[in-house]
Amino acid sequence: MKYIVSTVLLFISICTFANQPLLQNSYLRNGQSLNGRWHYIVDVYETGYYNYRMEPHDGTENPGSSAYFLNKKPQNKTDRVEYDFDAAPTMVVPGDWNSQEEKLFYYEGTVWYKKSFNVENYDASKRYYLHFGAVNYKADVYLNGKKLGVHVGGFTPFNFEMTHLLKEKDNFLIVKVDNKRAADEVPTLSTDWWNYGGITRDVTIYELDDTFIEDYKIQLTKNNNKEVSGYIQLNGENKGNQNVNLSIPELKINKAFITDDEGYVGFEFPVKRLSYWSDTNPKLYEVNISISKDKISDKIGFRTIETKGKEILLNGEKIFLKGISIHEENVMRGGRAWSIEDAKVLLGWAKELGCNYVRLAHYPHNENMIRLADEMGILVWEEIPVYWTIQWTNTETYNKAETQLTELIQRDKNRACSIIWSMANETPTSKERLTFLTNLASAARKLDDTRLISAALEDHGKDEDKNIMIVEDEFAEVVDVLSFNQYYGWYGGKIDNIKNIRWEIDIDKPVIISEFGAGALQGYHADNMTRWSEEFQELLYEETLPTLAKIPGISGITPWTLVDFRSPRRTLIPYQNGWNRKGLISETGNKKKAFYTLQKFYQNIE
Ligand code: GCB
Repeated sequence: MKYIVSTVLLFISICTFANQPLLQNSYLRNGQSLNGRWHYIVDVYETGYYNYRMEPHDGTENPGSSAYFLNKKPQNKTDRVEYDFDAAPTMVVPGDWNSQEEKLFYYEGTVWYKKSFNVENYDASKRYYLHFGAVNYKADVYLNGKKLGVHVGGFTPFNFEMTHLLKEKDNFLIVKVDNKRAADEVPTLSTDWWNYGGITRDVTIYELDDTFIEDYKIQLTKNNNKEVSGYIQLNGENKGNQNVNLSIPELKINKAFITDDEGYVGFEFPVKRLSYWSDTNPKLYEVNISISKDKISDKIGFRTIETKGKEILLNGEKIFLKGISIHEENVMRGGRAWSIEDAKVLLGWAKELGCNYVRLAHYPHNENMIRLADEMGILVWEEIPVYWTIQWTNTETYNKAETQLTELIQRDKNRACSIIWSMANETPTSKERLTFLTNLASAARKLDDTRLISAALEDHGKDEDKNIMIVEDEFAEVVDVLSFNQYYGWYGGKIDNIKNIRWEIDIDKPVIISEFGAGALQGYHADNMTRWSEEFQELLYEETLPTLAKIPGISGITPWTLVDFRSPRRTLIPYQNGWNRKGLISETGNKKKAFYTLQKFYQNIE
């Protein structure tokens, strides 16, 4: 009997906790922020989650008193409760725990968070959603002692409806965050970046009516710069047969639609006199959608992006992508970047370099980056953390990768700046990996046929002549843009031989060099053949940039990388000291010599 009950409970929980559709453009909806100080308990042995037989408390009918999500308090002096959130310390959300508490700098495991709150202007007739910008890596979310859901994946948004569990006053929200790395996860065990744990992006409550605008896509039709197409999806009991209005006032567009039984309406309509979004004209239009009980406004840019032979065309015109790779870190404050201020610092530096393009490596960055790039006219490569050695034959692992890709596309599909979905970075070629990545690419194309698909592949020297570099990878046939990382002069090959190398590329596609670079400790000066000196890095840029410029079809570069970033792999003292030093800017915000080499190169490009 006990077995049947727990199986049924497990089944119910799997059904209930399936990911709920993501609220489109929550970014511009008014919500109640839950950012601020949250109490936390570090739970190395997961005592608050498993009982002493290692059964999850939330999988049993009567969770024991050590189930942390119950937020128990002793009822009298004889009562035993062995945890107390209110007596526990606090930390700031959003924020990673590693840079807020010295003891947690290297910590990987479970931390429980608790926030008490009242709902502002609570209305029992409304529906309420709880939205997380991201939690790294796994989040078990409980409201008022009941489970709301689980989310896996450290860099994408998710939300749960919480209407059924919410009260006007004295709610307690408890989140178990677990950032343990595991071989079958995405990313997997080994990466070259810091595994910052915690509730790393905003937490917000949204009040919605019984029927509301759940999702929409409004973009130029693929390869047609005179037509807008897309869909609107409503959610709620009365989603069918609803009047929906779509307007773009500046273009004098006013459309009225009626949803089908599923609350869906698809459309396409002509547009005239569009001012196309581009790096030099980041024009965003106000787009309004309304139904009787909901309205939402977005800012959307319209542009086409396509490839023709070896060229990338933005609005039909050839473009060279002057880029830089970026990790999501605010090194000067310390820790994961998340805010609009952080985005201004990072994209401000990219602009100063002369960039019109950034590679947001190696996972989806926060939405502030994308929204700001949209406003600043910076084109964006977005990526999921399918990095190095993923478990290619594990279906669960594939599903996790596809979920992250879906959540990313779902969030950013209306952003003009976003032009490339990258499936992976430096993954070792094999039949199984080809199937995995090809499936991901078709999933991306199904969700969004208006952007380009790529992945950061690798090159290597030809057997007969090591000065000739080639890319041997069947996935190159699948992508729209051939991109690869190349480290000649740093990981292999001599820096003074860079000028003699050339690439043999026999595929008729545009080429992006997704990485190249060298480590340098800012302030360390020596002759230019000395590793870790600013001069060595400068020379590598001086030699590499003109050599890359000769690649047939070269359409962009994103050197590695904008700023030094934390990585546990980088232990060399005194040069690395826990930092990957390939940044053009140090962790103190100081520019290295190579920053100016790249800046000059971009200034001279026409
Ligand atoms: C790479 C990786 C990047 C590393 C970089 C390096 O190819 O894609 O994540 O940080 O090399 O510095 O070795």
